[in-house]
Amino acid sequence: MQYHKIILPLCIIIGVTACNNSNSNNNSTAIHTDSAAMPNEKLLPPVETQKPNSNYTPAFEGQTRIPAVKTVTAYQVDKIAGKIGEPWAIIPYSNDRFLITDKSGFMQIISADGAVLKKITGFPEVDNRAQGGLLDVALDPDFTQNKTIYWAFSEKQKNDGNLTAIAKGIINEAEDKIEKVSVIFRVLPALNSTLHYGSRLVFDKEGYLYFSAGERSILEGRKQAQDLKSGLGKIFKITKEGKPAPGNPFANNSSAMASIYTYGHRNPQSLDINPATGELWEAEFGPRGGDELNLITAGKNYGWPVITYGIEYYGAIIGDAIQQKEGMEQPVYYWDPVISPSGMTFYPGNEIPEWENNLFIGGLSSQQITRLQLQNHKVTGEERLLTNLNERFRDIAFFKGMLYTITDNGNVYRIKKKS
Ligand SMILES: [Ca+2]
Repeated sequence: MQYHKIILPLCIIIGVTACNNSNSNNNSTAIHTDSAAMPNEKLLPPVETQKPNSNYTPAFEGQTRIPAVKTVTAYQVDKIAGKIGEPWAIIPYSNDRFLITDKSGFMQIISADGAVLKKITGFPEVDNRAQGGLLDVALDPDFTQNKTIYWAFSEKQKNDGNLTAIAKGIINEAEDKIEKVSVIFRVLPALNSTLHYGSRLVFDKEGYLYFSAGERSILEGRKQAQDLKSGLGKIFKITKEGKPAPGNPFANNSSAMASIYTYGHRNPQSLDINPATGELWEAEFGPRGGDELNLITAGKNYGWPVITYGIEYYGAIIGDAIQQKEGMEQPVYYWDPVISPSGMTFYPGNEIPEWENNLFIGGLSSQQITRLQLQNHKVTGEERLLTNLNERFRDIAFFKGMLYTITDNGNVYRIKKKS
């Protein structure tokens, strides 16, 4: 995709205030684009200007370092809560409240204005070391009737090791205790590692639960990402009782786990369904220079650790240093250097018109929200948001035209059209 240098009015973000490019320069050079850019948005040189970690070649044009886009609608970023603990996930909970998990093993309910209203306790013990803890949460599709929630956590095993577990339970009437808890799925085998639990959860319209499991980082787990008898490095599709969803791709394969939906993942910590299409999207932590965005399709192999655009963090090549292979899916997009993608959400609103159906991904090491424009399963524009806050963005949620994001410092920010 071509782009030319154009002159844009300066967009200044001071502290946590607004960005407004409404005085666009009509003398700008016209640019070629076949993207989904809104009329007032300009395609610019890619946001990424750092040297890549390798000289690997993308499989297709636009698979990495796509031209940048810049939001033109004025928006504001407000810090609505601080020091709420170690938040890991945020989801809309009721008409005007949010449910937030805390890595150390509890959940909180906050108001849309950020007031902490409730603390929910009674969860099974979590292995809170390093990347472990009480991780993602999802409401039952019939939550208003059954008050049931599902969550992922890292669970210590009696004999040895730990694993990613999925549990369900009922929130009591006072909204301060979880009751009738049962673990509905354990990702086997357990390993001795405190890393790469994956563990985002999302329900589809039919009421089946997708969740992601990492490969636990150590070499013993890494090689199992390609093994259909192992739960490591997989995305699962299960029923509310933890059984394989009907019609799963490996249901008739006696040497595979019937709960597996896709395989060959590294640490998939980002999962969302595009409400406009029903498609499942995923982002995962790759090795150095190999973070990926993937469109998830039943039964496909996403390649790890056989193919990757990254190298080992200590500098060595991975495997045979190949990036493309027959029978293995290419990422829709990859980042080199990495962004460290944690939670993500689509923006199914039009309050900020150019954001409609865009994807927003919380970044940890990159300390930014990555905004992606998508069209026909390709990324057509990239923007970095909230880069001035120096925060690790752990999760992000869409709510009534606004975005809510939590950070590792225990802060909650709301992003909305400037009022
Ligand atoms: Ca991959």
